[in-house]
Amino acid sequence: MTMRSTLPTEPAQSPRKRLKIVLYNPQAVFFTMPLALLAIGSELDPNLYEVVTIDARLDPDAEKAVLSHIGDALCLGITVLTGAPISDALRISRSAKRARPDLPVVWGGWHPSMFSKECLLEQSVDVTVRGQGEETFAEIVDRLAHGRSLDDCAGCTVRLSDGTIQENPSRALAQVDNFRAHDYGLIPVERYFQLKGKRQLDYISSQGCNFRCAFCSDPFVYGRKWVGLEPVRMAMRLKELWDKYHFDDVNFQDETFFTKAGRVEALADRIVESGMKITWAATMRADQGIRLPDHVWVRCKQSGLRRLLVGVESGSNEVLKRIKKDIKIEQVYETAEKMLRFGIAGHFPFIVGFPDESDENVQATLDCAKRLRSMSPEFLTPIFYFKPYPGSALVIEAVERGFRLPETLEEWAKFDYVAGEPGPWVSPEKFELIERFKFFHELAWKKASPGKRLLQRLARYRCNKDNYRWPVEMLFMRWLAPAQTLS
Ligand code: B12
Ligand code: SF4
Repeated sequence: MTMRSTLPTEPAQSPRKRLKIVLYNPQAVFFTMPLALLAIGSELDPNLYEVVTIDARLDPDAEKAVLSHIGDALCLGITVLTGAPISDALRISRSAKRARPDLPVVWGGWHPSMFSKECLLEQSVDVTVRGQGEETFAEIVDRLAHGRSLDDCAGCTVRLSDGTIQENPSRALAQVDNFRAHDYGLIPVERYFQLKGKRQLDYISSQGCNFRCAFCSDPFVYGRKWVGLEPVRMAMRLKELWDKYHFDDVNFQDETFFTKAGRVEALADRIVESGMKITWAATMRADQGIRLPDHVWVRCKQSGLRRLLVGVESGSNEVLKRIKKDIKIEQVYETAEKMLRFGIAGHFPFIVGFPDESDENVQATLDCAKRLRSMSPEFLTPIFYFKPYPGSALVIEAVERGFRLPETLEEWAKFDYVAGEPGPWVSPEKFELIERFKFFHELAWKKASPGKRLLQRLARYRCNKDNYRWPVEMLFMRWLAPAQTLS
């Protein structure tokens, strides 16, 4: 006997009237545009559906905004990252369900992709979507609009009428070129510009990643597959958006923007030809950097490339091998040299505190960060503490060795990156050393106001000598301006 889900089976309204779909982005730090909501919202036929997006970062009373819209909505979709956004997603889902118990609530995004069944233990959530969401959400909405059950809708997990949770078969990753262009009219673009303090457009040109880093959730969620927009069409679309929104900068939010050098070259060519006066920033792996021919570097620079984010993770080749980063530290320096040569700024993030990481390997990371930081004032080397984000190979290993992952959504909501918080694999002494290192290197190389020049000279002296003892300057400055926590 086929089980039916608990969702309504009668058409909510006549298919001829546009049905309202409410999409919600929970509280978060920074004002990156809600690209996930744009992606799934734009894929719905605008003749049939009216998409309303609500972003808790913009709306001081987001709950009220959601409640004011759901009365006649077909469903509520929420994008959920692991960590603090879960508690806001829970708050909104529960509130919506209280107001309209029959309203289907759909969660998608990184956390539900990894914990699709567990999320459905929460009674205010009816459906979770795994991985790429455009096709699955469009099908869910279409089925809801026509009163059809979701029991055999691929790509999602549903709670059936008898309370059991059913994981439907996965959906194959679709080419992103098959989807409608993202409709930025669904979000208040100018508000994001205002809040960011710059006319910077966030844009996603690809999904997934071919690599296998053992600390990252991407291989689990996208199965090491990558799909990217065709460059000519993308450049035309960017030009249309530029004509409309007059942005100065594009921040490509792709996991690995430089996956295909030919695609990037063609895009850069078209940006130059289009006459758009923009700069842009993107992600690059160190191995991709050394493979990229010089003429493509030059073209990227001409088209406005201003900054690259190159994940280094560790200064030790031994650790890089263990975390399956599939790069060598020498490749990082080689890519950094190219960036210097072509006048491109860099963010080189590191992670310390992997399980069993030796003191020598932590020191290798600090040495590497120091070397990169001193290569250019435009090179930043943020250091994060390893947090066993779910879905990664290292986490499976840590769990096997007794690390306890959160079990409930409330616990997952507290599992978050907070500035300065070390994982269980960092001793208090190491933590102290790293925090001091971070503070003095930041002070030594960033642009300092005249009042801080003396402190800066002192910091450079400390960094050159690797002497971070008695950090009175740090204590004083932290007392003046306490460090900000994220999320
Ligand atoms: C922008 C961004 C952020 C923004 C989020 C802004 C916002 N909207 O709220 C900020 C800066 C706040 C952020 C913070 C962090 N992030 Co972040 N971030 C990203 C980034 C670069 C882009 C996200 C994006 O817009 N993607 C484009 C859209 C189209 O893709 P998508 O989100 O995957 O959405 C698709 C599907 O997931 C699905 N889907 C998504 N939502 C929904 C909702 C519904 C209803 C449906 C049906 C489907 C669906 O459909 C979409 C289209 O296919 C991603 C990497 C990436 N490229 O995705 C990392 C990423 C999501 N972040 C990650 C991490 C680790 C972090 C941090 C912990 C980093 C740190 N050290 O501080 C923090 C903390 C997060 C937190 N707990 O608050 C991880 C995953 C985390 C996780 N397990 O949840 C990612 C994948 C990067 C990585 N590979 O490690 N991040
Ligand atoms: S860290 Fe970057 S390169 Fe490695 S698997 Fe994740 S997205 Fe891919």
